[in-house]
Amino acid sequence: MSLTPRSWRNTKIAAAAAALWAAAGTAALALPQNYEIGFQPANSPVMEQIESFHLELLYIITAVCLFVLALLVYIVIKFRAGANPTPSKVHHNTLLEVAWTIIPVIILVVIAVPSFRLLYFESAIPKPDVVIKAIGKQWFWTYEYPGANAGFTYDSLGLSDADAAKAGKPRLLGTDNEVVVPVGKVIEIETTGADVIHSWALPEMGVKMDAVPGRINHTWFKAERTGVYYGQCSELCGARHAYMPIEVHVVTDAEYAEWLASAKKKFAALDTNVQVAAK
Ligand SMILES: [Cu+2]
Repeated sequence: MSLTPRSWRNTKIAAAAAALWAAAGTAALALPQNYEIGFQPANSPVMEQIESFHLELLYIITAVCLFVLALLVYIVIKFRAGANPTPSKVHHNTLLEVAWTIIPVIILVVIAVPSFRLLYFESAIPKPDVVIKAIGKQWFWTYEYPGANAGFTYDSLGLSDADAAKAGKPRLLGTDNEVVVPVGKVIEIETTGADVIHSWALPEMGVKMDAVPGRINHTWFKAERTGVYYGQCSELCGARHAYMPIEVHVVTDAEYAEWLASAKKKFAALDTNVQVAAK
């Protein structure tokens, strides 16, 4: 059992998942599929490590369960009433008691080391290429692209079933104004809430960050493949919690520059900053 989160298994799993995904013909549209049992394919360094850690835990818990099951079967058969007319009165075994204390502690330490390594990897944000502020509101997201070469803000609302079908977007996941980010760049997401606590989540990037009123939380991802990625608000925030989806388009640098130029014009009239400040 390797303790390195970025072990060879990472690349192997990611490659297998990507191959399966491509075979399913859904490479460009990344969203949950029927009858899936695993994660959606990883598309960021953080999600790759989450998958790898998840698999390590799966090995450990499988071994623990099989061991306990084997012990139970052994005891049920060996110490059954039929074979033991006079019950044994044995109690206390120092060696056994020390062992069943120490071994679980060792297992927990083996789990804790990669767990903390992953936590630190998630929280140490590399120098970002793009910073986007996601503001959760009842019940939609407002995005701000701050900085000299952006400086605009816009609302992103979930689509009605009819509008989603018309736009060719998945039901309850498509939005009217998507988030656009360049591929292979470090994207820092700052989250906050304008009214209650929301959560900005994007499963394929391994991102799920609470958006809390009165504070800014930071998270990041670096998409390795272009495509359309969907997420949802993941903190129960009221009646229309299920209707504030997240749609992220990962595009090439050239497409991003093009979008940035058009978005600056398109969203110039909107100034939700004022609205946020007033609340
Ligand atoms: Cu919400």
